[in-house]
Amino acid sequence: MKKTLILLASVFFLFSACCPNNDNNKEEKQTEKTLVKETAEPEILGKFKQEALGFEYNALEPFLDARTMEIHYTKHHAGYVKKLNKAIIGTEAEAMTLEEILQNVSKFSDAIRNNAGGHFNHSLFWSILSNKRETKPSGKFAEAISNEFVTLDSLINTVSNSASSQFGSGWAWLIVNNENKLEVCSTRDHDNPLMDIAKVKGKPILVIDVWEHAYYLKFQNKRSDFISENWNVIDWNKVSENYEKALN
Ligand code: MN3
Repeated sequence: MKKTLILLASVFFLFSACCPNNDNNKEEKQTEKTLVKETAEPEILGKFKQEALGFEYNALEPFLDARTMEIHYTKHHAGYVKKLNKAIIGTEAEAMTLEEILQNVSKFSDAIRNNAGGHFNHSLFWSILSNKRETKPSGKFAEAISNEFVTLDSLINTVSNSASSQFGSGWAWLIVNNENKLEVCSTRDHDNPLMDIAKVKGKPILVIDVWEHAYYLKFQNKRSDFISENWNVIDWNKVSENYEKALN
């Protein structure tokens, strides 16, 4: 009997030694979690989000390459959205739409100006690209082109010249101005024609990104080659829609 008791006690001792108390274990894990939470950089969820691309990264090949599309969308544009969400914290911009921020951009910091512009400009840029081939301007937009530019080629040349001649990083635009006329202009950095500080103001309906990150991997220094290839993937249905929405 004594032997059995000693044996049972030994088994119990061994069992406790090899399996630590469950409660203690839980507590340790909890502390670990709290520590991770406290030391990690706070995540900025933010109000502004990137819209999903309407196509795969390789959908615009051979004109625009998949690698550039992926880096451009997931690193450059995503970075502007993240920095914008951080920059608006504690400012009036927190309660504004993206368009309202742009229209009042002179009141805000350079960080808000650059990143709000970066977010808006890229969102428009992606939205007018497509792998649908042979789309054409239609409806009122087609009429406006023949009234104001005579031919689509002439409009394309005007925008291309504006894009090629923009010094350094920037954007070339087709806008509807306050007189409901089509107008071509360019802006530096991430400025755009919706901003209160813009020299030429209006509602953007088409844009070309001429920052080197938009083309350097495939085209290197040949910005004009990128600009002419980009016309192959413009979705003219979308630009026609943008035109009708932009009319006063
Ligand atoms: Mn870009």
